Amino acid sequence: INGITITSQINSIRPGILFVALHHSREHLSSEMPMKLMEYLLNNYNKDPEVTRLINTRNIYIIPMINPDGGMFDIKNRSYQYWRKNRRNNDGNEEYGVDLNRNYSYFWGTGGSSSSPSSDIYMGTKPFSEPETVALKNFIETHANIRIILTFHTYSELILYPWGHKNEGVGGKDESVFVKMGQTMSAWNNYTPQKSSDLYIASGDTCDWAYGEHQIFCFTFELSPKSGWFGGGFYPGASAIEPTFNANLKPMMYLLEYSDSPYRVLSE
Ligand code: 0X9
Ligand code: ZN
Repeated sequence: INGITITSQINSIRPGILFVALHHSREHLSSEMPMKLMEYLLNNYNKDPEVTRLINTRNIYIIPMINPDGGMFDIKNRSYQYWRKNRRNNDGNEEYGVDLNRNYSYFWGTGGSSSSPSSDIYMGTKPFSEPETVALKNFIETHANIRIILTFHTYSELILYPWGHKNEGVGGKDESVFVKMGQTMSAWNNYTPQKSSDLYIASGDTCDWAYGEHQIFCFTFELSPKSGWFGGGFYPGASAIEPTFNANLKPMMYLLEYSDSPYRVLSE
């Protein structure tokens, strides 16, 4: 699993933000967002003042493919496999894969996930049973400067925030931050901001764990298209990359800006 840090001074600890994509194999468009963000940031360093300032004051972590085995399997023989999970063999049977977005530990296995290895939402034998989720856990826990995470999925055009395992918001000041940030970003990408559980209850996802365990403000973007019928669903084609990136550049820059202190959004 490859990742990159963008910052002007690699050894100084600065406020951090993590962009991660491709928990789900068939959601290829998700990987393009961190990849193109990387390109944009590097091309504009010492050109655009905002980009330059952020690279000079933040540690920007980018992991475009957290599920590389699944991603490559999904384009095997140059035909789409509609694959969702990772590709580890589920011991003792012919079933492959765990849903990595059901494998995190926070209220793992408490709804919206399955204990059946053949299921597309198989949660695994235990929390963090998979090397991919362990890798992300270790990365996040050894980078305590990370204050915001954006995890990209497709599709439906949504901005999601905790909780996902129960029909409640996180409450207090933190909920106000999630709501304010969600509303602000939706003005740019036109996506619908909501609690993850408003979509459906699912336990063991990235953001419930990141926020529940580490108080990191974690958002899930469900990218374009809005619908599976006419929009292309998981496979909208390469022409979707550019407009989807353009729609999400301002939201990404906004999260970068506030990653030094997310509570600042409440006083602005
Ligand atoms: O089900 C998922 O993992 C995500 N949707 S997707 O179509 N990309 O598979 C949504 C996760 C949102 N989290 C919760 N509802 N808990
Ligand atoms: Zn997904």
